[in-house]
Parts: sequence; C-alpha cells; structure tokens
Amino acid sequence: MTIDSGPDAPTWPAEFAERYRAAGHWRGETFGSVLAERAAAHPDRIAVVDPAPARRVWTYRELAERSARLAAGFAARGIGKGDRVVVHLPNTGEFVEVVFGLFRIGALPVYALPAHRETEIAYFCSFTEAVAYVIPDRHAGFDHRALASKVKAATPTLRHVFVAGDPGEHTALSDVPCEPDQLPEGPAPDDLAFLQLSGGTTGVPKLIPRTHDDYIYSLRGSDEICGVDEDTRFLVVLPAGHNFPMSSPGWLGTLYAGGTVVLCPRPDPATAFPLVEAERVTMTGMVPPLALLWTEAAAETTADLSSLRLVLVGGAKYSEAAARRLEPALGCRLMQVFGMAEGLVNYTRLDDDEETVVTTQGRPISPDDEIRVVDDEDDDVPDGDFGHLLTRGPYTIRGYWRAPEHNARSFTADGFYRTGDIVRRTPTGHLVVEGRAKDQINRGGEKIAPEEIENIILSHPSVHDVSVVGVADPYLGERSLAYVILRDGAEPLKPPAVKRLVRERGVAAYKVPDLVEFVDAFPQTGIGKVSKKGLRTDATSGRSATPQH
Ligand code: OOB
Repeated sequence: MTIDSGPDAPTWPAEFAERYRAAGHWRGETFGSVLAERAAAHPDRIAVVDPAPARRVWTYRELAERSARLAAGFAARGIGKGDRVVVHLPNTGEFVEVVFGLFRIGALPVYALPAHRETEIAYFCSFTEAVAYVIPDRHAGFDHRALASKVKAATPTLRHVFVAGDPGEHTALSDVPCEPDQLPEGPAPDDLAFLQLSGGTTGVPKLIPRTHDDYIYSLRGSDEICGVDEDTRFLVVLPAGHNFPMSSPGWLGTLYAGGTVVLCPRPDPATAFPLVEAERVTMTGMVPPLALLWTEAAAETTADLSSLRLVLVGGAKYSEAAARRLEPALGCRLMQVFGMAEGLVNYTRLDDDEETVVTTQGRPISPDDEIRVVDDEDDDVPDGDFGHLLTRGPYTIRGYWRAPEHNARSFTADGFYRTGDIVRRTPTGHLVVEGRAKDQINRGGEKIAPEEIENIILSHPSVHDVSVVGVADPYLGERSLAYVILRDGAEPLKPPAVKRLVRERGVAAYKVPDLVEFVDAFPQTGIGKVSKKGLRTDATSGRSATPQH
C-alpha cells in the first residue's frame, strides 16, 4: 500500500492565481525562457564577471550556451524535473551556470550557504532526498570534498557529487556538459524553481518553495523600484544563494534586466572597493554591519567609488544614525530593504525623502501584497500601533516544503504568513521594524534558531539545561549568548568547551555562541516557562560575567 502524503507544499488557491495572472504579475515566464530571450536579444552583452583569481566573463550567449550544456549533462546523468540538488558554491561564475542549468531541466536547486557545514548539509541532503550535491574543491581553507564523501555515504538518494575544480574521488563539474540537442522539456511557469532556506526558529531550517512565476514577479518589481536596467552593474557581496543578494534586486534581478553581475569573492572593503572601481559597479546590497564597515572605510580609501549609485541595506535592523552616514560617505543613494526568503520584500523608494529612507524599512513591492498588523489575538491594531506582521501576496509562499505541522502554526487559516516580526505602519504605508516575536537571533543578518544550538549543548553530559538568546551588540545588532545550567556534581565546564562542542558538531561558524554564561536557574514567565526576555534583560544589565577563556 502506498500512502499519499499529499503535495509537497500548499500553493495559492486558484482564485488568487487567476487574480495574479489577470493583474499581469505572473506572466508565464520561466528562468529558462528569460535567459533564452535575453541571449537572443543581446548575445554579446556581458552577463557575469567573476573577477578572481583571474578575471572571467560570460556574455549572455555564453551563459545560455554553457548552462544548456550543463542541463544536458545533468539530464544525461538521470537528473530531472523536480529532483533536488544541493548547491553549495561560493560567489563564482559556476554558481550562476549551475543554477541556470538546473532551472532549464526543472531540477530544484537547494541553496546552502558557504558557511554551512556537515550538520546542515547532511540535513538538507537527507530531508530533500537530494540526488546531487555541487561543491567547490576547497573554499576559504576548507576542503569540501571530504565533507561530501561523508554526506554521500550517509544519504542513500545522493548519487552525484559535482566539484568545481579538482574533483578528488567525485565528478568534475567540467566533465558534466554535453551537446544540448535532446534537452527535455523545461518546467512550467507555475512549477517550483528552487528551495530557499528559512532563517528558522526551530531545531532545523525550513525549506521555502518558490515558483518561476512568483519569483520572477518579485524580480520585475524590484528592478522597477531600484531602477535596474541594462546599464546596471550589480556587485554580489553577500553569499549568492541568499534571497537578498539573489533577488533584491540582486543578481537574478540584474540578469532579468539585461545588466551585468559582478561576483565579489569576499565582502570586505579591501576586496570590494577595488572591484567597484575596476568594474564600474553601480549598485550593491549588504547587511547593516557590512554597511557600517563600508561607511567607515570609504573615508580612507583611495579607490574610486564614484560609479556607485545605490546601496541597499537590509536583512537586519539598520540604525537611523548609521543610515544617515551612508549617503555622504559613499556618495550614492541608500535604500533600506526589509525582506524575507518566504516572500514579502519592502523597499524605501528612490523618491522618498531622507527622513523616510533613514527611519523606515520601506513599503511592499506589490499593490497586491496584503499587510496586516495584529495583536496577540490576531485582531488588527490601529495604524501606527505595534503589532505582529502578517502578509499574503503574489510572491509570498502559502506553506513550507513538507512541513504540514509547522505550516499550521506559521500561516493563518486564510493563508497569511506569520512573519514573526513586530512592526508599525506609518501613514504612508511604510513599515518600521520594531522587534521580533519569533525565537530567532539576527546576528548581523545571519539568522540563528536558538533551539538548534540548545539541542547541541544539551547533548553534553554535564549540562542540565540551556537557553540561547540574542543580546544587543553595537556592531552586529545582536550576538548570541548561551546560558547554561550544569548538573549537580557534574564536571565543571568552561565557555571555550561549550563553544568547541558546537563547532565540532559541524555547524556554520556564525552559530557558535559568542558568549557563554553559567547560571543556577533561568528567570521564568508567569506560567513557569523559561523567560527569554528575562534572560536578555539580565544580559543587558551585565548581571553575570563568566570569563570567556
Ligand atoms: C532577509 O531574509 P531572511 O529570510 O534571511 O530573513 C528574514 C527576516 C525578517 O523576517 C526579519 O526578521 C529580518 O530578517 N529582517 C529585517 C530586515 N530585513 C530582514 N529586520 C529589520 N530590518 C530589516 N531591514 O533577511 C532578506 C531577504 C530579502 C531582502 C532582504 C533581506
């Protein structure tokens, strides 16, 4: 007997899909059709520049041809429509080629971040039943091939590991391409295009299913708001697999408009500023801590940044004081962006006055983005009051991939996504992010689910209980602090041992607690639950201070 577990994820009800098509939001494009059209319209224009270590460029024709050859090679290896492929590449031209190759055959990239390690990758591969995993040979001092071997041995569905560079025991990506004369039919516009990762509030990240129709609409909307056109030269400084540098307006938005994407290997000013000068970069996007760094470094640099027209800042709250300093320092416009991989993206506008740009996080892309600001009982609060942000619209998912129980909590019965953000709406419809109701730490734009780290620390035999919280940090916005209660009579532990335990479990380095404090008890809420708010208050008031060495 087979059990029908239903569709992988809820999608838009028919009446909504019809409305979004009738409004011209969903136009029946796919990533494959878009690239083919751009390559036909302007084959020799530069699509992608990968500057390091030796500068390589892809014209639109080359990108289309090379991704079609990769698509044919993937298909020849039995990879097809709907198959999941975990893509774990740094900001290189191969990333763009591979992703467009997968799009062409309807296989679904699952975007891992470069910082992810064995625990995350093993989970992505097993949970998505991935058939392939794409890696660099080495990156930032880490050998990805050994990790791939371990994950492959542990994941029965994983048939292929493709390596950009020296493949070791795996398959070289350069051996995959073949003649694309018998390419299978591509996906439909309302098919899934890829799975994004959620920042997460639970022990494991959730997967976000995005369609060609919905994502391409968010690109078109973002391009219009940010003024992206064929003259745009967009620098990708954040990891290319994250939703922000991918679509706000990001490298996919830039390619949609026929512009040029410049891939930056590292985001620091010493790497990025010379590239801005050499490639005449006009636009980029970054998280607040990086914007602070760029703002400070701009005063000292000898690099010519005069080509920059617009810098987008988002992913975490950008302080008003820092926001005021960016435009004069970098000599370009600032736009704040408040988005989420689940969909909704808000931008301040190019014609907003300075006060709006520095004090709000923007307003939605689409007139069909529905915004509700509600109290704890889901009742709407008056405009200007704080409340929980709920949203529904033409590019916001109706549910996570294969997560029915989580979906019941994260979406209302009528399909609004519970963002977990606390906002207020100004009379102009701009949103101001005031805080967060979800149990998540936003470490300078990198999201940490405390539960994931708590579970790791709890596995230590000396640990009775643990609670991980975010505490205010002037540079990162927040950093992570693990409060640990030891078992009676247990071997004493020191902070480095707790950090090592997390690191050695093989998770992304940004998830290792910045601070560890040992306490006898946690503050409790009225009904006896651990009060994370109480812990954050303790941390801010500096009540305890365990030496960290
Ligand atoms: C972006 O996407 P995610 O999925 O990594 O994180 C989304 C969450 C939001 O729910 C919010 O809590 C926070 O990140 N956030 C902000 C923010 N932008 C995102 N909090 C305060 N101020 C902001 N400007 O982070 C993301 C996706 C697309 C574009 C930009 C950011």
